Amino acid sequence: MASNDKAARRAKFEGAWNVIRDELLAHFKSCGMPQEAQEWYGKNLDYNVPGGKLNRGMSVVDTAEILKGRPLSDGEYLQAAVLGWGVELLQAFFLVSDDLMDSSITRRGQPCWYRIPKIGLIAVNDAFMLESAIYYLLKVHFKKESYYVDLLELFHEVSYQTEMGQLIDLITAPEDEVDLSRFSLKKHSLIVIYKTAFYSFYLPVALAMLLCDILIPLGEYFQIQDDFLDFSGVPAQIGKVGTDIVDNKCSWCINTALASASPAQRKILDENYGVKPTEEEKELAKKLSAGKNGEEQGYLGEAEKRVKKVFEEIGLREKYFAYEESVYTQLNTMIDQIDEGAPGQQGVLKKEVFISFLGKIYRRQK
Ligand code: GPP
Ligand code: MG
Ligand code: MG
Ligand code: MG
Repeated sequence: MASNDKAARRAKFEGAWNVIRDELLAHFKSCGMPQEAQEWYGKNLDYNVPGGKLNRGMSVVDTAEILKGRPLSDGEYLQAAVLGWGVELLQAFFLVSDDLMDSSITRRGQPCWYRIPKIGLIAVNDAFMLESAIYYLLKVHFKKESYYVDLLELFHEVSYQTEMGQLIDLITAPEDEVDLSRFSLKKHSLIVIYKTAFYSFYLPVALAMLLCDILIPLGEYFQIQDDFLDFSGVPAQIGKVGTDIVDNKCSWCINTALASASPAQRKILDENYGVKPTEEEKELAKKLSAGKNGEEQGYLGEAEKRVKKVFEEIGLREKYFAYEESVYTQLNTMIDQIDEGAPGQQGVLKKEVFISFLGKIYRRQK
């Protein structure tokens, strides 16, 4: 796909957001909500929904187009875009909540919503509203369709799965009780499949077609990239400060390091993983960042630096690049084996759906 074509598709999808956002706000107003609340809800929507990569949402539209084998009519496009923005609203609901639970600092290159003055814990209700907006939109745009209940069930099931994944992510990484023996790559795989793969990869395509096996390993690959970028990326590149090491996360990085650490390296990891920066280190970071918030600049405490040093010694980068090449080959083999059926046949799987997905994430830097 030519890059200007890609930009035009994105612009069209963003254009649909304006329509959808106005619909939500008009309904909110019609419920008699005061001006002040209308402004609050508008800001919640604008700040948290449209600023991401939009891969998940646009995949719904892309898949619908590939399956139909022709451009969508205006009516079809709006329906596909409502489902796409439904996935983005679900993601916004998860991220606003996840940032509270992870005590995160920035998201998509800006402060997390709950950290904006006057927002704080109201972010919990704002997150609920982002979720409920999905069901309002589904009712308006799909109530008359035969598959309305299937859409509702799909969003509900995938939300439940993601919440299960978030639960095991959180209880495997208690902030005040580091115990690396709780971790394993098997546990990690379960966490990332549930917390990321279902809603990011299965949901968008399932909204347009039948279940298919390849989407789960694809989503697993995507979350392993997220774990690796948390360690290797800088805030200016990834749009957030990595907090996995300090947060004691059961991440691909620590599990891969544990699998090949020497006893001396293991000792360093045991003593430094999940250890927060000291007050002195925070002060120093503030000074070094010349008045700006040191945390947002991504300054590291000594414990985190020691963990990162062991990761480097173990050759985590090389291991990641080797993993990436091997999973890429495996996924391509799986795509090659998909039976597309006879031309014109309805409901069959199209290789192009998966080739386009894999192309979007392979070697991604953010
Ligand atoms: C990403 O994990 C997982 C989610 C955003 C799912 C959250 C689910 C809820 C039910 C709230 P992460 O914490 O590694 O993501 P990031 O690095 O972007 O914070
Ligand atoms: Mg999290
Ligand atoms: Mg998080
Ligand atoms: Mg992460």
